[in-house]
Amino acid sequence: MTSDQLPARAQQVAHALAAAGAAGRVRELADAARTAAAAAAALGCEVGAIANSLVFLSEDEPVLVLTSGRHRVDTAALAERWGRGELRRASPEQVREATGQAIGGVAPVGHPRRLPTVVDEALTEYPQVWAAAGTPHTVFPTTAAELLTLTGGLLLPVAA
Ligand code: 5CA
Repeated sequence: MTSDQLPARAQQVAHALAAAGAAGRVRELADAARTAAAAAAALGCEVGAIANSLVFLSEDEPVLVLTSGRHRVDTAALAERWGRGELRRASPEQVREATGQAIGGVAPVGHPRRLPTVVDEALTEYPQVWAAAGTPHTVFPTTAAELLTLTGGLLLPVAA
């Protein structure tokens, strides 16, 4: 599908990917995949190869943690590794404000402003990873290395 057939939020992501020279194209799923498990089932990949785009607040600033779907973020350990204050989960409203996207479809890119970003080291174990593209029905293929380039992020372990 061409990007002008995508929902507006996914088009923004497709444009951000194209502008950055990313190789993967946004793909529309038949059914909504609001969680890593649902996305992995729809794509036929390992749940660990799904990059969840999780928004936290750190010292009142929104930050993004691109996390392998196989584990949870250890917020205390990550804050220490990242050299930041406490990380608190953003509310749905705060996620929308920071990204322009709704929970269940938050993408690594396509936001009104670039967010300080960490890419989960675990994602380097997968030759291809998938991330949401702005809506629960859209995803795109990428890699940990490409996510680092796209976001200007930092590669760190995020789990315990
Ligand atoms: N489309 C899928 C996979 S590509 C997706 O977006 N997964 S996700 O993990 O990035 O988005 C769902 C995440 O939103 C959940 O893992 C959870 O961390 C977060 N979330 C769900 N409900 C809330 C809530 N009420 N407040 C804050 N975050 C939430």
